[in-house]
Amino acid sequence: NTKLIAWVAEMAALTQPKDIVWCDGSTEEYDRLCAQLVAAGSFKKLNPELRPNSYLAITDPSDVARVEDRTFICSDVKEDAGPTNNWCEPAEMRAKLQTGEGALFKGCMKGRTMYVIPFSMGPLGSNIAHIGVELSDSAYVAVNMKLMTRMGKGVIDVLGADGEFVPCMHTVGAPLQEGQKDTTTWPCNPTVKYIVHYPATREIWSYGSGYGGNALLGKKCFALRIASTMGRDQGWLAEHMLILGVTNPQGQKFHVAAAFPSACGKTNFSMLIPPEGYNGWKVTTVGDDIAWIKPGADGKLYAINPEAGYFGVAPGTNTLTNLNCMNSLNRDVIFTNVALTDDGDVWWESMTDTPPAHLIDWQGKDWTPQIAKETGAKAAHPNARFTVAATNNPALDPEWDNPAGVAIDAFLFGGRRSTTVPLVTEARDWTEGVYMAATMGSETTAAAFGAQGVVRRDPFAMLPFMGYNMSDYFQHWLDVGAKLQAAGHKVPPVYCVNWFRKGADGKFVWPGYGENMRVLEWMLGRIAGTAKGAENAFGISPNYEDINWSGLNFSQEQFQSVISMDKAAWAQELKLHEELFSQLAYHLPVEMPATKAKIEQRLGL
Ligand code: SAT
Ligand code: MN
Repeated sequence: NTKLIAWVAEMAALTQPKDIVWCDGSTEEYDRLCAQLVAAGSFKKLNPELRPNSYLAITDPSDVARVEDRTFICSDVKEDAGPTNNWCEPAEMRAKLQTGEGALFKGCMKGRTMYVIPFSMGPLGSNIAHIGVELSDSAYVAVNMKLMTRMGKGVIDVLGADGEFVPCMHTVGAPLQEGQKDTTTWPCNPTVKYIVHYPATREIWSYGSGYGGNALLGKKCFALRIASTMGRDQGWLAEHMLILGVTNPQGQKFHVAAAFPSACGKTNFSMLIPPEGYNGWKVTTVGDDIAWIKPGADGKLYAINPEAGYFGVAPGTNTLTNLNCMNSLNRDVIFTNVALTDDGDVWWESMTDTPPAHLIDWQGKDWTPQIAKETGAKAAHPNARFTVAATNNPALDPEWDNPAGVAIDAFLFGGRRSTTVPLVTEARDWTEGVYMAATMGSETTAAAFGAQGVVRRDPFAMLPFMGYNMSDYFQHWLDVGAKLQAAGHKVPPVYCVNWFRKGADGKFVWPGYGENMRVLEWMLGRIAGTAKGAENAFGISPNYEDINWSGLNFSQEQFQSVISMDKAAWAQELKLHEELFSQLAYHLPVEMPATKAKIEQRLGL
C-alpha cells in the first residue's frame, strides 16, 4: 500500500524513532513484546500457575484515565465540533503538534521503537468494518491492540495496494536523548497531553498518555469520534453501546444494543447470567462497549462490534457480579493498575469478600486491610482495567464475528442516577426515544479525570466521544429513524433504564446484575406484544405485576421506589433538560423542545 509506506516514512522523519517494527499480529510477536516489557520492568509476569500467560502493568500516577479536557475535535469550523467538545483551529493545532517551532511530535520518538500497528475495526473484510493503522512508540499499546482489535498481517492483505485507512499517530511523549535510559517503567508525559481528532481528514494524533482510550486509538478515538463523523456522512451509527444476544426458552433470539456511560456496567450487562427462575434463558455477548450499526436493505439495523477484546473496569468485578467475566480473566490477560498478591496474582476491591492479608497496591506500596481502614488507600485504582480477547469469554455470541452483523431488536439508554429516573421506561415512538437518549444524565465515574459522582448530561452516553456537533447528531438519529419509517419499515423500540436508584439509606434498591434479566424479559414481552405497561409522563413503564418476580423477593414498595416518577424531581430534571437545550441551541432539532413540552403537559407543569 503505497500510501501507507509513504505515510510511515513521513511520520518516521517527523518523530525520529531509533527503529521501526511492522507488527504482524502473531502470537510469537505478542510473546516477544511482552517479554521485552517484562525485561524493561513495565510488565510483571503473573504466577503462571494461578494466572497463565498474564501480566500486570502499573502506570504513572498521572496517567490513569481518559483526559477529557485535553481531547480536541479540530473540525474546520467551530460549530461543527459543537459546544460539548474542545475545539481548536486545525492549522493552529497542526502547528503545535507537527509543523511549528518546537512542535510536540518533532523528534518525540527519539530513542524509542516505532510500532506500525495495522488493525481492522470489525471482522476482516466486513462491509461495516474499517481499517486503521496506529503508529506508536509504546509496546504496551502494541500488545493491547493485539487483544483489542483484529491486528496484523491479515489487515495489510485486506488493505491491498490502494485501500483506505485511518492514520492514528500516538506517542507517549517521552523521547530519550542519545544514551539516555528510561528512568520510569511507564514512560508518558505527566504534564502535556493532547488527544486530537481531525474529522475532515479522518486523522488522530495522540500525545503524552499511554493509557486506555488515550492511547489505544482504535477504541474511542477511531471507533467513536472519527467513526461518528463517518456515520453521519454515510448514513450509519457509531455508538457507545454493548450488543447482547438473548435467547428465550422457546429458542427465539433477540439482539439488544445498550448505551451506558463509561464504568456503568456495560461489560456486566453484556455478560449477564439469568437469575434463578430463568431456566432456558441465555444471554450472549456480541460486544461490551462499542457498536457500529448500519441499515440493511431489508430495513433492519445491523450491528457489529468493531472491537475484538474487552478493556473493562476490574474493581467491582467478581463471581457474583460477573461470573462470565471472571472466567474470561483466568488466563491471557493484561491487567493495568490492579494490586499484586504475595503469590504473584492480582486482586482488586470486591474481587473476594475477604481481601488478602497483604498486597502491593497499584502505587507499589504495602497494603493490608488495616492500612486500608486507617488511610482509605485503595489496593487497585478505581479505573484499573483488564485487557482480554473476546474469545476468552465463555458467553461469547456465536455471531460476534459475523461480518453481516446482527439485527437489533431494541435500543437501551441508561445513566447512573441515584434519584428521579425510573428503572425502565419505553419510548412511545422513535422521537421520544431520541429525546430520552439526548437528555440522559449520569453521575461521573473514575473512567475520566475530574470530580466523581456529579450528575452531568451525557447524551447517548456519547458526551466524551462525539466527533461532531451534538445537535447535528440528534438530527442524524432522527433522520435514520425517519428514513426507515418512510420506507415502510419498523424501527426498534427505545428504552430508558436506570439500575442505580438509591433508597433513604443510601443503598441501591434494585439488585441489578443478573436481575436486570427481569427488565430485559419485560422489554422482549413488549416487542412480542404480550407484556403490559402503564403510560406515564415520560413513556411506558411496567406495573408491579408486569414483571416476572419468580426467584426474587422484591416488594411492591421497593418496586414503587425505583419506578415512580416524582413530580417535583421531574420539574427539576426538566430544568436541566432546558439547560442542555440552551447549550445546544445551534441546530437543535425542533422535536427536542416539542417533546419536552409534551412531558411538561402530561406532568401538569
Ligand atoms: O479508557 S477508555 O476510554 O478506553 C475506557 C472508558 O472510558 O470507557
Ligand atoms: Mn466505554
